[in-house]
Amino acid sequence: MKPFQGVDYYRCDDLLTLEERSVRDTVRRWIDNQYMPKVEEYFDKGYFDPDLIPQLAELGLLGIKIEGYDCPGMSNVDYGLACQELERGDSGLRSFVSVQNSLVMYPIYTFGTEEQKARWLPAMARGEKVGCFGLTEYDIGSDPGNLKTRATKKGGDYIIHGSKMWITNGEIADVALIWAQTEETIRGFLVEKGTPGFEAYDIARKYSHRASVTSGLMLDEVRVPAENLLPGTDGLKSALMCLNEARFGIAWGAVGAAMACYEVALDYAKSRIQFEVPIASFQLVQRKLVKMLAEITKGQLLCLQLGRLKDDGKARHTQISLAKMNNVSEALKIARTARNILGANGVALDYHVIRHMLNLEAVYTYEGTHDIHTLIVGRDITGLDAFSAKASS
Ligand code: TGC
Ligand code: FAD
Repeated sequence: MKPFQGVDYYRCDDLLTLEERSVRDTVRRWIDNQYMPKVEEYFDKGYFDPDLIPQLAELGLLGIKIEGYDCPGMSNVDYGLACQELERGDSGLRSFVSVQNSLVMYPIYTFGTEEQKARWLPAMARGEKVGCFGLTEYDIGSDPGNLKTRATKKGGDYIIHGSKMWITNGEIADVALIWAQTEETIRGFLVEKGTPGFEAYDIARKYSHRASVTSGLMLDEVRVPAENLLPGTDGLKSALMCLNEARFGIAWGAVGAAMACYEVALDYAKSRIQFEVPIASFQLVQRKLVKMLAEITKGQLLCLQLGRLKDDGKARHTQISLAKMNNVSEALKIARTARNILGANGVALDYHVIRHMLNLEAVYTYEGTHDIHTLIVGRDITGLDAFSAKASS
């Protein structure tokens, strides 16, 4: 496959610092040289290659924004650009990095004790330890405020009982951040692999995110010492703060997947001959390509301004919701359009767009579905809650 040239119709590169471009280009080269040659096999076999983890660590992509604890301490824009390039490779790879960074290292850093930080963060930055984030349950997805997993205080320990579903990295994780209802409120607990009563199992027959590990977790009266509670967690809000971090990276990642699909579709349209001319010469095909480019450009500008706001400490979580909602939805449309432009070849794994399309179906749903983010922004601009029939009656 030829090296990725980037899609930059509005010279967004001019808005990046030299350091930001260097972060982006380093990840871009690694994706081209190390990841792209293997991604079809990973997706085909439904395999996440653990050998990737030390390479991601070497690139400085684990704990990327954390200051200290052997982490690189880079900016939100750096993180976003890395997510863009990772997802240009595959959404499952970006997911691994999102979960390790935003959903496990960020909460340990933000809500943990000094001992918890010193124990986990350097090892996670080196890729020696992997984490997962357990919020969703079989019966509870969009409404995690009603989660059923319980943590009951017993002397100096907590007994955690329940189950989690659709957990990225679950089976390969050394530590699971489990969100559970205590007598007071929802709190986060670190549950280590091998703790009696704690099991992870593969969610098989999955046709999206095939190059990523997705698991169910069983917690059968799991006893953890009170030191495993993240003491700063206090209610659903703490879990939602982690989601803000991950949703931010997803908004950028979606642009990466869209750029990959656009590049394939443009090249294909210029070389595919039908009715004795390249299909790119048909107005209907050009309209599709131009619409793809316009949405990619809008997504790039949206992400960059959101990143700048976040680096200035001014980003609101509703702005992150709008970016996740818009960019994933547009990327999915772009992937479907690319699939269409490629005709029958569009369903072949060799051309990559079907892989991105299938991945984006999951991204549209996880980290808050498209509709949930619509309602979050709707509530923000109207002041009216449309989440439940009870709220609107
Ligand atoms: P609600 O009353 O709205 O909020 C409870 C408290 O939290 C505050 N809050 C937030 N704080 C920080 N960031 C946010 N994004 C926040 N959203 C709300 C809110 O102000 C309130 O604070 P306080 O002080 O008044 O207590 O809660 P609700 O129960 O009505 O639900 C809100 C809702 C629906 C928006 C929320 O629950 C939601 O976002 N649902 C979607 C669930 C979700 O996104 N799950 C993701 C699971 S993890 C995952 O998918 C990983 S995928 C793998 C990968 O990333 O690659
Ligand atoms: P539901 O909440 O049951 O929603 C079903 C439908 O109803 C959706 O269309 C939704 O938009 C709609 N709906 C729900 N409520 C409303 C409403 N109030 N108004 C209008 N429409 C509504 N979770 C984790 O905790 N950790 C992970 O690491 C993780 N990784 C994942 C990886 C993959 C590949 C996938 C697919 C999921 C992952 N998830 C993870 C779970 C994910 O976050 C949930 O699937 C998501 O939050 C939606 O929950 P649900 O699937 O139960 O859908």
